[in-house]
Formats: sequence, structure tokens, C-alpha cells
Amino acid sequence: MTTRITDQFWGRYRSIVKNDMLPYQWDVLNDRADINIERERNDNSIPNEKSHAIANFKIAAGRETGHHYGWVFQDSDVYKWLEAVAYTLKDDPDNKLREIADGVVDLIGEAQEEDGYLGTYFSIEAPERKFMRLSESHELYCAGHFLEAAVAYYDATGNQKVIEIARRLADCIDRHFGREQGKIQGCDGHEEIEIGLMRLYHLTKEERYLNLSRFFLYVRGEDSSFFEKQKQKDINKNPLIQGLDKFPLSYCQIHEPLLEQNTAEGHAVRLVYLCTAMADAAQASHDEKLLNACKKIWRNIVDKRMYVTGGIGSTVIGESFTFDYDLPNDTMYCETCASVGLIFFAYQMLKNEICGEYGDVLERALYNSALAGMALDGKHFFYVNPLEVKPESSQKDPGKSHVKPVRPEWLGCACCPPNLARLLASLHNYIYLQKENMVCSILFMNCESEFDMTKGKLRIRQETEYPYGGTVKFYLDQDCKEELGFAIRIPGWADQFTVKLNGQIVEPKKEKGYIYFYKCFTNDVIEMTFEMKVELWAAHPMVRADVGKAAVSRGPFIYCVESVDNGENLHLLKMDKRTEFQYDYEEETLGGIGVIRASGYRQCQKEESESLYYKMRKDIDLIETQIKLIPYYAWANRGVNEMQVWVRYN
Ligand code: FUB
Ligand code: ZN
Repeated sequence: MTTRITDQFWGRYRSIVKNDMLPYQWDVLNDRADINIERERNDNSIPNEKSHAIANFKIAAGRETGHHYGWVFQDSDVYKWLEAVAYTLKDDPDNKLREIADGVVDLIGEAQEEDGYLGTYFSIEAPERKFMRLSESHELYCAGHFLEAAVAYYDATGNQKVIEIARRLADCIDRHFGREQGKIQGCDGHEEIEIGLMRLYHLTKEERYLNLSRFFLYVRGEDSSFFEKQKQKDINKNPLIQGLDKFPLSYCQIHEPLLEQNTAEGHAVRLVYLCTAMADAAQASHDEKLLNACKKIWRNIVDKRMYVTGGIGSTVIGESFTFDYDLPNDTMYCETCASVGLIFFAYQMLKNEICGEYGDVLERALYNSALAGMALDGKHFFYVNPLEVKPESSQKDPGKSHVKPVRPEWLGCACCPPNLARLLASLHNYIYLQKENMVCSILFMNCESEFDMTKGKLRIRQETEYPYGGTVKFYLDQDCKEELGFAIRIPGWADQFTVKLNGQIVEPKKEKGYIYFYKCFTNDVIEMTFEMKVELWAAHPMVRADVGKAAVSRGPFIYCVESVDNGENLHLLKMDKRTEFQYDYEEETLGGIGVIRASGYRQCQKEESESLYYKMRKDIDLIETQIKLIPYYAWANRGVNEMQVWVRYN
């Protein structure tokens, strides 16, 4: 399958990735960007003087001398950057970028040890501790990111060296881990190797990589004392990451055997990376049990633990899930990487089962929580994506130091910026899914695609007003005589829609959020019109934070209010059933956005309410006001600001 994005909305982001994000991040990784690296929360143990990520490789490679700096997983910033470069090069070849990236591959190759081991922290600082403290070491997490980058880079450029390094690394891991006598029967505290091995398996078709991935999946939680036993054995008692050992076993999903885990527990990024690999491996090895385990966790996330923005992770403590319906808006975590991971998970679930809900969640997380992770300039990033911010609280409430009102230029822990880069650069992979002789559409955007079906080629051109308009046209043409399948997702938010085939209204088969066409496509046009109107959403009554409030959406976007448009104290704004909405697309605002204006009210302060408490009166004093809402992803691009997604409503 090849897809070329020609879309205005996403095209802008893709050129930002190529022209701004990648060069900027390259400068940061090389410590030559004149920027302020912020700690993601008030915690002095967070290294924020520099990135040093490339320097770590140079030291490990013997090109320079010195010490490792940064997190034990600093290497992964380079790998994610390289992966983003790979997708960009595939889409838009560029000799200069290719030369830099080939140089990075050479450097990584030089940093790799004789036996295939790769990990700059342990090569430089603690060779004797390799694979000894897997709860904290992130060795396999980094390895997984390298495997992902290597597969993408090989696919884009055919660079042989990168895949040799990847194989040597995977083989080294294979020699050390497994069920056989003498091998380590445990996993990394942070899932990711499982995904990387799956990707290497898909590329090489070598079963041992699939088996190794499955081993890492199934060994998780088999012996929940594994990490503790490793720690006891490690003669060096210094932690690799301060404070990680205070978290419960569920932090890294080892509290129960994998198949018995029914709810989304622990560190949110880890959980969705785990589920991504589980769903991928389930599909690749026809493992129904594994798929059912994914489905249980999926249901728990989507029904009880996901924010309306597609954010996940309700608390900063352990960057974790908490419990059902616990979705506070102003202390949550909603890490950018967690939304990126949720997108990966949703996509893998779609590979198992064509079901609109997976596409809906993918779309929700992409257009909202993930996209909010970066500023419109591509050079400022949120780690945490709040649904409610009062800048004063972020400054003065130590419990909210992670809730930032403005995106920093870089972060002490820089996992999110390159994760966004690789997601945006690989977006063409999430528009369709091909299953034998069936193509399913997932995302709507202007693009041109060609699919190699087992029966022949299918070409699809998509023409749409999305994300701000609800018309989508698919032009389909095939070069074989046999019938092919084409499925279109009906977005969960679209109550009404019409379908036309070559100008005639039709009612195709609809199942689990998809409509299906089976046909020999010869210059056929399918035209979808989704009614895209302003919608109000309520949360389940058990979501304490949202009772008496509404969230506003239009199409794939969740909206929010900002004080720059509505004045301070957004908590005093109110809408009710008389509220009317007006929608306008504003080309000049925030790079071009759809703005919603709502007739509403602002609670005003009466004299008696100068007192902290006063006798309740039946009526509240409200003055009519116009409320302006903008898409959530575009917030925090106009200085320090209050922001709220959920607005009072009755
Ligand atoms: O531990 C590696 C990465 O750093 C995680 O995925 C993020 O949540 C951050 O903790
Ligand atoms: Zn992150």
C-alpha cells in the first residue's frame, strides 16, 4: 500500500515535521539549540541541562570521551527521531536529510557492542549491570525503539547496515532471554521491545522474532517478584531511576499474568504499548486468548478511563491510570505519548477486527489529545495535556506543577516530541487498512493511494472537506476483473449521513460502524456526507469532575474555551438548553480553525458573594455573554492562558 497525503490540514503538519520539527529536534539532540529545557514537573532529579543524546552515542562509539548524561532511556529520543526521518524520506526523498540519518545509523553501529548489545548508558557507565535491573533499565525499551526505527529506515531507504544492526541486537536479546535454561525469564519494566520485535518479524517474516515478542508478552506478570529478585541480586544498590521502586507492581503491568489483566492499570504509556504488541501478536499468531485480553482492556479504557479528548492517565503519580470514572480535569496526566500509544493500540485492534469504534478512538486521540501535544510552530511541546488549566494553580499548587499552561521548548524527559514527530510523519499508514482483498478507510483526508490486492491493484483518491466539513468522496478504480471490497468508517459522532454511489443514493450493508461495498471498481465515485454539526456531550454520571458540565465538539474536534477569548475565570461561564451555536471557519485564526460561538452566561459576583460563604439564594446572577470556543488542539498558542474543555451546563 502506498498513500500520498495531499491534504491542506495534515499537509501543513507534515511540512512542519520535515522543515521545522526534524531539524529542530536534530539540533536539540546535538545540544546546539539555544533553548530552555524545562523539567516536566517540580522534581530536581529530572536531568534538564542538555539532551546529550547524540553525545552519548559518540562516547559509546569511542569517538569522544566523557560520561553518559540524561535518563537511562535517552537513546530512545534518537531512535524516534530516526524513525520520523524514515517516514519523511519515504514520502519526500531528501539527500541532505538522508546523509544526516545515514550518519546516525553509522554512529549507532559504532556504539553497538561486539555481541550485538546496544545501549549507551550501560556501555559507558555500567557494563556489569547489563540486563540486571530490568525494572528500571529501559534496555529493552530502547532496543524496541531502535528496531522500530530500523525497520522504518530500511523500508524507506534500503540501508542494509541499519537492518544488520537491528538483527544483531534482536539476536543478542534472543540469546539472553527466553524459556530455556540459563536465559532470563523476565521482561523490561517498560514495554516496547514487544512492538519492535513484531515489526522486525513483519519485515523479515522470521518466526523467532514473533516468538520472542510473544515470550516477552506472556512472561509479564508470570512471576511478579521477578524485578524484586533482580534488585536483590544486583550488587550495585544505586537505582537507575530514582523513586521507580515505590510504585505498585501494576505500574509496569506485572501484578497479574497477562491474560488475567482485565483493566487498564499502571503507567499509561506502558499499558498501551503493551496492548499494541498484544493485538499485533494476536493477529499474527491467531491467538484468540491474547485478543480477548486486549478487548477487555480496551473496553475498560474506552468505557471508563479515557478523557473526552482521547487522553489517558488520570494521575501524575506514576503517570498512571487510577480507577473507573476517575477523570479529574485539572490534575490528570494525559501524556502525549499515551495518546500516541492509544492510536497504535486502536490501529492494531482494527487489524484484528473491522469495527468503527477503534477508528473513532484513533481519530479522537489523534485530532485532540495527541495534536495538542505540540504548538502550531512544531517547536514547543506538552508532555501533559490538561482539560482545565488555571495558570496560577500550576505555579502555586505543588500538586499541579506538571500541568503547564504553555508548551515548553523541550523537556527534561523528551519522550513526547519525537513520538509526535514519528506519528505525524507516518500518518499515511493510518488512513486505510488493507485486509487481503478488502480496503477499510479509517481516517478522512485528501490523499491518493494504491493497493496491491491479491487479485490486482486498487487505486483510491480521497477528496474531502474534512476535518472542518463532512463531505468525503472516494474515487476508486481497479485493474483486475474480480470483485474487491471497500469499507468506510461511519464516525461515531455522525448521527446522520448519506451515501451515494456514482451520484445515486444507496444503502450499503452496515456493520459495526462500517459500510461495505463489494464490486469491480471502474471509475466509481462513492460520496459520503456526514452531518457535521456542533454537538454537546455529557459524561457518565460517575465522572465526578464533569457532572453539570458539557463538552462541545464538531466533527472530530473537541473544543475548549480560553481566557484570551472569554476573559478570566472560565469556571464562571455557563451554557444551558437555550444556548445557540454559530460556527465559522476563520482562515486567519491560529493557522485556520473552525470557531464556535455560543450564547451563554457568566455568573457575576454580587456584593454578598464577596464573602467566602453566603446564604444560598434560589437564583444565581447571570449575565448574558457570548462564549467563544476553539478546537482543543489549538489551545495555548497565544501566551499564558486559562483553558477549560468542560463548561458548566444545565
Ligand atoms: O520511561 C520512558 C518514557 O518516559 C515513558 O514512556 C514516559 O511516560 C516517560 O516516563
Ligand atoms: Zn512522552
